[in-house]
Amino acid sequence: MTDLSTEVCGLRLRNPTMLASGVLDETGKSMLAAARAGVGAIVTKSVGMDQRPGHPNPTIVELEHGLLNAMGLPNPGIELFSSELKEAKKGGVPIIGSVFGGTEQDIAELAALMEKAGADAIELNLSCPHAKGYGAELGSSPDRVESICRLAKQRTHVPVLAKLTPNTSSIADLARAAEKGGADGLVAINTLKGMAIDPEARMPILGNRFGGLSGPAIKPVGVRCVYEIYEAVEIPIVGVGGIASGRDAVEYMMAGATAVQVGTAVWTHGMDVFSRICKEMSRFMKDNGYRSVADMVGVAHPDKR
Ligand code: RRO
Repeated sequence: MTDLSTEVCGLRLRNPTMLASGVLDETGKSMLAAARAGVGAIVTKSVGMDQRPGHPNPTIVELEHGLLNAMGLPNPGIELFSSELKEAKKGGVPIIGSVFGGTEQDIAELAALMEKAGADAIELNLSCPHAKGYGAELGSSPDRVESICRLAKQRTHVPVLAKLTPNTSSIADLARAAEKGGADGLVAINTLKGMAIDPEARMPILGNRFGGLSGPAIKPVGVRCVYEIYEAVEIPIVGVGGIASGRDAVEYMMAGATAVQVGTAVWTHGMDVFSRICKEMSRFMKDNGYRSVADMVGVAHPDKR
């Protein structure tokens, strides 16, 4: 198989796939299973200062071309999560700790605690579309994105990546703000805000009414966002949204992503999806004369051809 090893924000990866935040990444055991399945790096479930039960049920609706979720940031809190992270580290792949909070100070403190627990990098969740006072409520303002990234960088020594929301008129503005605040990299995209209604019951299906759409339906939005961000900033981009095959991953890389995250496809296809994506990427690279993953990054942009 072609060598797929690559580097993202100083992290050495055996291949450019990552387990996206929110799917099978809340316990040490499930993260170890992802490492054994061949993933390049793991992003943890988003963790806050204190334990949260999340939104009321139902929290997931399966749709024809994707999933709608309103989990509501359920997590055990940073203190309890630290032992899960320590176990996950035994898998030997980089662990990126995802954090959320309601203020610059809380987010920066959580980033520092994640680093202390052993995270190799931090992902700032500035983009959950349906949690009051968190995520996209802060991450839709370029000024706040900049100040959150700046404070998180001051409190940490590992790479900091900002995960951005697509629910905005200009994701490029958010990307520029994160770069200005000192972020080492960007992750695009989080889920698209949506809802589903049960016609017989005449009411929204999700307990929270609104949720985030993920899966194949959002891939064109994710690819467009990565493409726009690539033209706006210099820092590396990790692409996420609807990736389930090697071709999907290549599409994101050609738009400008250095690595890709997979979430919903792990839910629908299981952990084997990582080795399949790698095999398919490898085949594509061989057939099309690419010698390294880096050679594909951004080639869909006119000045890169
Ligand atoms: O937990 C969630 O409901 C959730 C999060 Br933190 C997120 O970032 N994106 C999403 O679709 N759901």
